[in-house]
Amino acid sequence: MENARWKIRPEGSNWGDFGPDDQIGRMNLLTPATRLRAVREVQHGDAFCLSLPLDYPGGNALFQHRKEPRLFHDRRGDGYNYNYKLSSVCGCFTDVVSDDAVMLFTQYSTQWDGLGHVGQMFDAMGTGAPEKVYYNGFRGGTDIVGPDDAASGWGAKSIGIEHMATAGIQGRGVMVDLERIHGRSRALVGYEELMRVLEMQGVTVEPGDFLCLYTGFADLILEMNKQPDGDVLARSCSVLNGRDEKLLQWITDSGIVAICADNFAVEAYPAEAGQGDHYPALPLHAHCLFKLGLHLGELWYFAELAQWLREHKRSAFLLTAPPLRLPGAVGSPATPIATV
Ligand code: UVW
Repeated sequence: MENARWKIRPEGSNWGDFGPDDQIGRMNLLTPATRLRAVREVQHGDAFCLSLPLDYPGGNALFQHRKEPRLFHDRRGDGYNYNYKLSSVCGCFTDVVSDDAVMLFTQYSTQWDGLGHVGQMFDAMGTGAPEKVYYNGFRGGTDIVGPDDAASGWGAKSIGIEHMATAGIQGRGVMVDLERIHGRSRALVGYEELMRVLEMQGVTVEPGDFLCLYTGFADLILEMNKQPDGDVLARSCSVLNGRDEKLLQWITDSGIVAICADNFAVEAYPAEAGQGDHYPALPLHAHCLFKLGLHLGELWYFAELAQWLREHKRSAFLLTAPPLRLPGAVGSPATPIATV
């Protein structure tokens, strides 16, 4: 199997399996049947917001390259388009109107990682020269265009988050309550531990499910009240072990469409050193985003939902979690809703 963008696909990848030009990856496994199965999890009608306020964590101690959202307001006439009296347009109008503008790092807070978020240096054409390559062979420089690239117009020309937004991001969420097992201690969770917890908590994962991991990390962020302590955060709460090949293989085999966690990066970041001279710094990101087209949700907020699920001895719920339909973005804030 090959196509115009690649002759060699990465070992363990699914490139081409959803079509030569596919841009949504494992979200293809969401179907009317998986959504109907998810809707059947709704028995009480209670709903939970799974987003932090988007101005959390506060500052940038958690990740120095992302800044807090900045709201601003544009000018209108002599003043601002904020508390603006429409009587200035026509003396007969009584309305007062306000509009927002925002400078938003799309992955500052509760977010989706899009498929253009992490690629790899990879020799997709077999020329011996690795290139910047993303899911399904899309290329850095032509498909994902940045300020350093020759192509005009920045952004993700392919695999942008808008493709995910139109894919109907709704299905069955299944919660793995790692906080209940590990509290806020740092735990590196690999295949064996994940399987142990699934069994202990009676969680069944089926193809088309969104795997949700409650670790307590977002609760800790909220408690830090926008003054996050980077050192404490770096040694708190559970993270997946992206170097565990058995875990990565389970992700492949399980048929899940996404992993959504309340921690910073789903996996340990930085991860332990890999093998050989060259390896991904973010191995689970490489496996999920680059090889499988499997989206990652990060810094989600699960506290009340997890508590409700504990009290009702349940793990599954209806999850509705579209990203912004923002053309060309490689990630997006999210305001997911769980309905139980
Ligand atoms: C990094 O890019 C480090 O992380 P994330 O995918 O968690 O946003």
